[in-house]
Amino acid sequence: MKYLLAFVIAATLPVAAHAITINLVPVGNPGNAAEVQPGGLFGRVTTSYQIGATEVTNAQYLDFLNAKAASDPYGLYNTFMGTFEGGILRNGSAGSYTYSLKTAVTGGGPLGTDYTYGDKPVVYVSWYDAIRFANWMNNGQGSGDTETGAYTLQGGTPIPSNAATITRNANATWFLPSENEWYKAAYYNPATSSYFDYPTRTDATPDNLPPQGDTGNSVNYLVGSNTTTGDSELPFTPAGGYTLTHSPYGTFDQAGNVAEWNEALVSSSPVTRGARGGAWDTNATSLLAATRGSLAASAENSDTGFRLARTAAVANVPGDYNNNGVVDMADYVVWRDHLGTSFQLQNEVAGTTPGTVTAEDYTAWRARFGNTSGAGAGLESLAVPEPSAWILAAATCAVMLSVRRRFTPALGRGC
Ligand SMILES: [Ca+2]
Ligand SMILES: [Ca+2]
Ligand SMILES: [Ca+2]
Ligand SMILES: [Ca+2]
Repeated sequence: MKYLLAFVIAATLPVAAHAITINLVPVGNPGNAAEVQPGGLFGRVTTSYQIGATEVTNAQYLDFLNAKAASDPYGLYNTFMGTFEGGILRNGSAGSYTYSLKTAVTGGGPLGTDYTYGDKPVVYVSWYDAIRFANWMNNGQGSGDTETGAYTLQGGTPIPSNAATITRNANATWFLPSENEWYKAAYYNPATSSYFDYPTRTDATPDNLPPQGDTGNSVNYLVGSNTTTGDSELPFTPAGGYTLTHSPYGTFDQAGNVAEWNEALVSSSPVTRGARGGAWDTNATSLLAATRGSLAASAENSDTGFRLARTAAVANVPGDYNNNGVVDMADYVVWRDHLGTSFQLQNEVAGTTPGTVTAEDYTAWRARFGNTSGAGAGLESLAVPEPSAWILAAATCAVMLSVRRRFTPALGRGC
């Protein structure tokens, strides 16, 4: 019976769109010493993690909009994205909005190259847009929720009612980097256990040549009154476009192009959040490790975007659908959000209809609740979980049943 119900649900829900990929680089050396700066101590991180090699692009944010902003109650889209420096158009009417990239400008880029939009950093995004994107990634993309996951946003409004108290949740997998995580990835040199002044492996001021002239210390920023592209309406360079210029850990464009949001709560009233690294329209001082930037968390402007970070890579644990190294409640949320769709669960258990999310995946998850290693894969090993796991699962199921958003036949039976 439950398989029939799952089939009916599968036939009526939209099929999940293809998933985006965010390239990550590992940042190790946990427990490094902080650097003393006028604004405080920065750069010490006690755990290993991963961080986006580049800023989040228009193409990546476009998928987010098409997945989550058909009616856009949270203001994920800003109409400026369709004009000026922005790269994303909105089509249709509320309730059925779709989004597309702006058409490339032939010859509009540096040295007569075409200026394309998909590879440019997304702009006109607030701090809230950035953490909602992180939640969506955290929850497996597709129909994944924007208001829970790595961060909990309350109130159902573009600016959440808990704006001044939002912090990263303990089981987050994808998230906005903390200021220290961002700073370490940009400036820390593990070879010498010290910090560079610029995110380009040097203390020497970068030039602002376009990527075609990359000297290994080239950044898209403002020198005097000269921008890198020479066109304030086509001002961005491709995310990761400076292939010779990067931080010791291999990140691109932490200096310039767009300034990047971080988690830091710099002021509670009004709520301001951290943004670092400078942009196409700011000078060399803005690129420095010593420069601590911040702006209103609700600000959406033409020179601020973001990159994401992630927990350190973990061994694949069957049933760990959010890939954080443990089979936990967060995996249930991923399962619930994609039930009945064609979606490739991470760490899907063998023998559970690969590439499709069904009641089988729930059963497999429940049987592995609490696991933290790859041992025990395979349906033949479905066993009664440890008593403590049962108790925890039962208690959590009671909570989940009271808040679940969708009829989930397997949950009704399993809990
Ligand atoms: Ca917004
Ligand atoms: Ca940047
Ligand atoms: Ca998990
Ligand atoms: Ca499956």
